[in-house]
Amino acid sequence: MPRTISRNLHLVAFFLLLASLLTIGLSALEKQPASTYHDRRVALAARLHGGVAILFAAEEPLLDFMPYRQDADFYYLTGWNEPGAALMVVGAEQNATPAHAYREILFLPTRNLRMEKYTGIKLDAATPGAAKTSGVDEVMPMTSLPGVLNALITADRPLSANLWTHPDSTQSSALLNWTSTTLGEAANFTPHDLTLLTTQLRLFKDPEELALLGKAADASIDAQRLMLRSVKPGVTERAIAGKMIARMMENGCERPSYAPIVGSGINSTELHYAENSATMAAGDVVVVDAACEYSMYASDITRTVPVSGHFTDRQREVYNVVLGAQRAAAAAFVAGKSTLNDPYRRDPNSLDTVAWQYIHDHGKGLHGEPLSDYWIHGLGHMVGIDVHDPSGYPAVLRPGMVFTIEPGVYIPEEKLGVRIEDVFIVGQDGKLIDMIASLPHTAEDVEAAMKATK
Ligand SMILES: [Mn+2]
Repeated sequence: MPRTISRNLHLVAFFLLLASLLTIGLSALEKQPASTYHDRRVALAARLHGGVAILFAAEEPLLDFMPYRQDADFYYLTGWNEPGAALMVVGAEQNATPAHAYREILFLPTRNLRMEKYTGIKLDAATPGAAKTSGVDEVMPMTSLPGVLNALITADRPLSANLWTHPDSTQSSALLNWTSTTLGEAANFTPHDLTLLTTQLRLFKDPEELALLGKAADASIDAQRLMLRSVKPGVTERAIAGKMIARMMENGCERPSYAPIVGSGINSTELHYAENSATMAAGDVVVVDAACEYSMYASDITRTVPVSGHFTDRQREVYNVVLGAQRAAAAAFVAGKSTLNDPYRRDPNSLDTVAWQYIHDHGKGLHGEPLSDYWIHGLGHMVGIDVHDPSGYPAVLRPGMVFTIEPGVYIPEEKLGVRIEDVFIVGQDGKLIDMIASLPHTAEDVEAAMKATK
């Protein structure tokens, strides 16, 4: 076989191997169609009024064995799951001189062949088919970013007052400092907060996002069911957390959406207890706040269960008040009118106020004080790519939104904490859908599930 042909075959084989490796890497998460991410960038551009948005992907962790998670806005707009990239979206502007059209550019870092031996093959702007693989109109090397921005502003000076970035991004600050210095107009470069725009988009989940959130919910429910069968006196909190994480991963989730909270006894009264170091004792309750994320979409579930399998009368009384508050909030829900949180609990449309009033009216502490004295957090939060998805509170709840209702009562002197948390979708018909409906809610159903063998 002639040498040149042989070499071409090697090249073909190399690109086939590269393509298959990239496909494996990119398909590890269930992505939405490329057109969906493109539509989101177009929707963002429509809110820029001719401006320019620049955002950066999460950096590779300093230590290569540390877990990597993409920046939530970046993932929402690109589905891109590799570190070190930047995205530029340019809004169309007819009134600029010269007028400029919509543009979207993905800037990719140059491949580091030595690091790839540690962290796997990445794609860069020189990779054949990079634009098609990424689904972004233009792909350029990261080194082009300052020059592209500089050229845009040079052609249309007012753009410097219409730049949108993540306000806490050190990369954005460095880029804008450099650009403003080279253009000699440092004073005009005060970027707008990009999250004000991405939050408006991310609040409303499309059907495919709801499906991913559903997979995260179902995997989490299964892990919670395993917990119900595994809690017993003498078992450690950590062992429960470990079993749940294993089950989440068996169910296809990439990780828990937050460090699992398994707090028994006095630990049940500590809201974000994650040490999980105690051994569970008969007579105590255990608060288990644990859920996972599926293809970057999170769930968030809490159940409170009796370690010995049976609530005491007092535990049951407090449990029923908390469950009643969750149900009261769900029953009061009206799409387009209800809001989620109200720190002052004065807004009659706030579900938080409804739940707080229920707890206030239905239970007492040991000294006759209302149980509402022992509820010290808000009623809930949005759920999406982030377990605490951004919303700009107080958000009016509308179709397509996904949020938690999680009232809680924490009484340290009784070593008694109760929290019950479900994730809800506001359906297109305005009705509330409980994504966690199949997991036991009542004290009696929790007790029965603890006796189940499988
Ligand atoms: Mn939560």
